[in-house]
Amino acid sequence: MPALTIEHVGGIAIVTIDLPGEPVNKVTAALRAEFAAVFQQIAGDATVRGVVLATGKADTWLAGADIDEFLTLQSAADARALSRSGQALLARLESLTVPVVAAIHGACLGGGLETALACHYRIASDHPKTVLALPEVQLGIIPGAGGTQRLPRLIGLQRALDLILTSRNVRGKRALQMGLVDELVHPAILRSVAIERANSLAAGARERRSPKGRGAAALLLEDNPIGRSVVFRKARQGVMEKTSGHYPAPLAAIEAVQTGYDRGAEAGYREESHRFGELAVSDVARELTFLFFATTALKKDPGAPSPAPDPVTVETLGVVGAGFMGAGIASIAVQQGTAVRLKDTDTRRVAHGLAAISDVLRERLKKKQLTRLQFDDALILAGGTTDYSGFGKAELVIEAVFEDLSLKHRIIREVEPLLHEGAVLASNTSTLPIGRIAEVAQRPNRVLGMHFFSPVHKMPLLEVIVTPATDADAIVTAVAYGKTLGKTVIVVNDAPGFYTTRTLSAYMNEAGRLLDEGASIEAIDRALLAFGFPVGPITLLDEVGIDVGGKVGETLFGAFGARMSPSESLRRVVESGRTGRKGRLGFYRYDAEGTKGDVDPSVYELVPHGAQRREIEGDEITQRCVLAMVNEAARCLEEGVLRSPRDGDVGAVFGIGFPPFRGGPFRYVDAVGVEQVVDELEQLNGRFPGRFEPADLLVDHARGRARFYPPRGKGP
Ligand code: T1G
Repeated sequence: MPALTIEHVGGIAIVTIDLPGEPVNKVTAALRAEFAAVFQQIAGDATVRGVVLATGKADTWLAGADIDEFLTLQSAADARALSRSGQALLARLESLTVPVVAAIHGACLGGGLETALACHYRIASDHPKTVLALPEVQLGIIPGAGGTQRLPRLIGLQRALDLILTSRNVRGKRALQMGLVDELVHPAILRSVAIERANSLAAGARERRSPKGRGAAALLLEDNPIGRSVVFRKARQGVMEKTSGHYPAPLAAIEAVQTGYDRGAEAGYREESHRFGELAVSDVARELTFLFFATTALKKDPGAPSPAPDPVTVETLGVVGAGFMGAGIASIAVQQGTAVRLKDTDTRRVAHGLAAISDVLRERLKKKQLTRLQFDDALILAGGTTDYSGFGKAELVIEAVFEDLSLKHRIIREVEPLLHEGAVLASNTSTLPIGRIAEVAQRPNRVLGMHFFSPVHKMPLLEVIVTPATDADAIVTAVAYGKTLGKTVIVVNDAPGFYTTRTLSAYMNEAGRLLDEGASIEAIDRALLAFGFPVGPITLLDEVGIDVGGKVGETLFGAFGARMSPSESLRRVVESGRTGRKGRLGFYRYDAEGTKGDVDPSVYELVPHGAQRREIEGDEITQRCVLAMVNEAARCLEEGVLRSPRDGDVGAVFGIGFPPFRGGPFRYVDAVGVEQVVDELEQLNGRFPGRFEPADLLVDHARGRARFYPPRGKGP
């Protein structure tokens, strides 16, 4: 069955894209061939005075190139040819003598947006599902079908660079303001308006698309080579600050855009294809594509074995603890239309929590990520209480109180009798075993962990922790609700520190030991930044709270013994009472606003060797911290805490900052080679007995020359 159908309405050819048997429209090789045939047919049909390009899908117009195809590319030359053929196809579309109107409803992404850019007029529906973006750099590639050339000419250089370098989603209203689309209409009239426009364009009663006026400042900077060189230099600087050079795609995109300006469009198209070719077969692109498919697969994973029961929809959420995490969870819940009851011990604390919710919403309003109406609707849904009133209606209750088992037991005893039988009771603990928390519950089968990461409204991961007693319907309800909150959700089995906190602690502990041995704080953080972590381990300790790190360290030391014993440095700094950024006193200096400064030299008085630091090679620092994390991740998989390497990789990348361009701990082992990883662990274990004992799973893999993933597979 063809993906394209043509219907003729009074001389206007309505071309509808609808890939049979596919949930989304994507540009496959077959669709490219169909497009070429249709363009030829239209060019040869004198009865056709205009064209409307529309979708037959509910939520996608065209989601770009078929990413599966990338996995089949064998060489940069193959990829370059794919890009060139895409450019040629859209050049044919653009050169059609009859006007082509893009009637955009749903996702219009990557090659999909490039297709719309080659049309002569664009109308978008004002539906929330209508999103326009160029997400290529998130896949480690660049737009390869003319986007780097057509977009700047349509909306201006700076706006185009912003869309290409950030992959930012643009919705209807903003797209109209920036000239990305010509009109915005209600979905119900999109087709009829598009036909009318095609007719008036054909009749010459309306101009084909011309770039929208840009402000004087933009013209000043963009319409002369000197101004543009400033724009390009700034863009490169911005990319290097953000990526430290680990992601070549954004820099390549700037190259392609600049070539088009400096040497003309044809040279720009060539540069685009050349760069696309190199990137599409790169390791970075392969790992980022893996993460796309892994997170997409997790969208469909209900979290319980099939046949999984249906989740209960959470209309009312109870949150116990109005502190940073509790208020954070409430702030994202109200934005999804959930009525929230936020409980704390006194009105001052409750008021503080409600104010924190309002701050998050206000920030989003300011950034136009929320409309005024959405802001008001969300704020109304947040209610505070000091007596659990309204909790009886909640389908889900999440406790986010201080990490103390007896306090959590008290909360369970207080709230559980108020809940209806089917309610799910979740803990936001980051370390305490759920089984221990549930031991005082009347219905331990309704208890699980929902481990959010700070700041809740920014961190994409939710780790759901289940015990052998947890009911499947409780699990699927928590997982489905996590997705409603926009989170990528992994489900792990209960154990101290679960997956994320445990692997992160092994990594942080090793950083602490390097401090014990005399390494400087700067050297440790610099080494892991160079490896690709967003912040260094010592900075991260200041961020999450040195006191929290201390508590976690104790719990895991209790559970796993010497291998997880906290470093002397951490122990002493915790005892000193320093808490990090929140207390404006940590390993680094902080000003009154909490802005991080240089290392606080007085902290060295607390750690072994004092201010006498010694040189430890960056490679050794990296090796020890990363292998400590990777080895612990492998232990979590062999012990069954993790359900799959996929969950481990997604959990590490989206939860604890493992560099996305490396794919995750298990992808990293496959890339380096498990034999080498085991060798290095054994050598380190020789130096530090008991700390780097390779996980049995890694030893078995090395012995069997096994990998965690097929060599060039789609991944999970
Ligand atoms: N290629 C291949 N498969 C795709 C796909 C794509 N572009 N988009 C979606 N799918 C699959 C997905 O794997 C899943 O498969 C199913 O469709 C439903 O997706 C030349 C080179 C469109 C917003 O990066 O962002 O164009 O699991 O569960 O939540 O310059 O998918 O059912 O087997 O995510 O409604 C750029 C990626 C490509 C868009 C829909 N395009 N897709 O979200 O459904 S590069 C993208 C999305 C490019 C050009 C370059 C989302 C979506 P399965 P889903 P959803």
